[in-house]
Order: sequence, then C-alpha cells, then structure tokens
Amino acid sequence: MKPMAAFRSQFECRNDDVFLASFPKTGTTWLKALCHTILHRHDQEEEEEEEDILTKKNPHQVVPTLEFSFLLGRVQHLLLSPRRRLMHTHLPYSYLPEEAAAGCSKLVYLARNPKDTVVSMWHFYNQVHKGSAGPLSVERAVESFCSGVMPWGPFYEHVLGYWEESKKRPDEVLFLKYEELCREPKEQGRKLASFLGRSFPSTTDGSGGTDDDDEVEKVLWRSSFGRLKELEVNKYGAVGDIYFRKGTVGDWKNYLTLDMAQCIDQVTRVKLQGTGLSLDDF
Ligand code: PAP
Repeated sequence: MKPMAAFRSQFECRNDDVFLASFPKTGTTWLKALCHTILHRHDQEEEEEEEDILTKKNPHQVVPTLEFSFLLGRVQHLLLSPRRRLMHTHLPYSYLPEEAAAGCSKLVYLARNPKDTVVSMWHFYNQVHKGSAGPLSVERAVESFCSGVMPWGPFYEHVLGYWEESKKRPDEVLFLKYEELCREPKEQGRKLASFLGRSFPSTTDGSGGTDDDDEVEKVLWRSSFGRLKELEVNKYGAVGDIYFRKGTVGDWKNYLTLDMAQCIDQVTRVKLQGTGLSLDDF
C-alpha cells in the first residue's frame, strides 16, 4: 500500500516527537484530546476556554492519524510544523517507521478491555455502513474479533507488541489502559503528563490534597467525554459525533451473550498467558 510505504520510508523523527498509538475503538479520541491538552495547557492563547482548539476542531483534526494523513496526502504541514509534533497511529508496533520504533521519541499506547472494544467497534461499523449492506450482527463482530480478522490486524498481537516494548523501554513507551483512566483519572493524568515532560507541579497543601489539583482537573475536564460530546463542533462538525457514543466501562454487558463473553475471555486468557498483561474491565 503506497501511503503506508511512504509513511514508513519518508517519516523523519524528531527528538521531541510524541506518538500516540492505539487499536481502533480503545479510546483514541480521548487520548488525543488528553495529550493535546496536557502539552498545550500553558500556551498563552489556549489558556482561555474560547481559545481551546478543541472547541473548534474534533480531536482527530487536532491530532492526525498518520496513515490517514499519508493516504490523503495531507502531511506537509504536520511534518514541517515548528511546534512539538503530536501524532497518532493505529499501526501495530512492528509496522512503525523504523526511526519511531528505534526510540527517538515518546510513545503512548492506550489499551482497552477486549469486550468493550468489540462492542464499540461493532456500533461504529454499523453507524458508518448505515444504509448499505445491512447491519453487521454482534455474533459476526465477535467471531471476526476472536479470529483476528480486523482492520489494522489482530487485537491481541497489536496490544502485545506495544506492551512488550513498554517493558523494554519504559522511559520511551508508556502503556495506559482505558479502564484505569476512567477509574483513577488524576493519577493516570499525572503519570501521562510526567511521561510527556509536562508534569503538574505537585505541592502538598496540608489537607492531603495538592495545590495543582485544579490544573489536573481542568485538563481532565477539557478532554472529558461529557464536555467533548456536547461541543457544537463534535455534534454538528465535519467529523460528527460518531466518536462519542457512551464512553463507559462494561457496556459489553448490554450486548454480548454469556457465550460470546466467555468466548472472548477464553481467547484473551490464551493470548495473554505469561505476558504479565491483564485486560480486565474491572
Ligand atoms: P478510533 O480508534 O476510531 O479513533 P476511539 O476514539 O478509540 O475511535 O473509539 C471511540 C470510543 O471511545 C467510544 O467508546 P464507546 O463506543 O464504548 O462509547 C467513545 O465513546 C469513546 N470515547 C471518545 N471520547 C472519549 C472520552 N473523551 N472519554 C472517554 N471515552 C471516550
């Protein structure tokens, strides 16, 4: 595929690049909004609410997915940008441009529990193909997921590629989980900011809290599902609201039968055995 080859051969890494990576439907939109907000939170022009670029553009327009940018031939402004570059990819780790994989930049991976990923993917597919071939059944979606026939390849190999790399190079590859971000957003937000070299200053205020809680909370709120979903740009803009469905953990319980859930759990057990990684939904 030409654009992919172009991405792999033409991409030149910079030391301060930030790469985000994720399997589709594991929280990409959230990760993009969060990282952008963390990195730009002190920019003069983005201090004020009305100057927040997320009020004008969907997170996918703010942080491009590189393989799409190459496919559409829209890469020059990004590649030549004088600012610190924040980019995303759905590619498996082994497909990354050599330079990026070799470690000249920061890489953040977001994983999600497989059952919510399938359900989110299934909804998305049916939304996108509404009115065409007829809806995809949830059974077929689960079958496809379990057999590894997915856009960007099999889920487990995708996750494990980045997981292994994060263990080898923890200073350069950060592995996050959607469920942990939901459960302990402040801790995870701090971890992410610190990894990106944009730590929230941490001073204890004597009451067990910290003085910078406001700052963390502001960043989390700006990238939150509730806020983004309600913004005009995401309701009626070019990209639409397709990336904001429920944004919760455990929605699979509303769609998967016990058999389907057990089938996914079984594949998960086999694939993750001995890797030290768990992808539960808590
Ligand atoms: P992509 O990989 O195609 O870009 P991605 O953003 O990963 O899509 O998937 C959308 C999922 O993230 C949706 O999950 P759901 O179907 O289970 O609801 C969407 O609701 C969720 N999502 C989008 N933005 C946020 C956010 N700010 N916080 C939490 N979840 C979010």
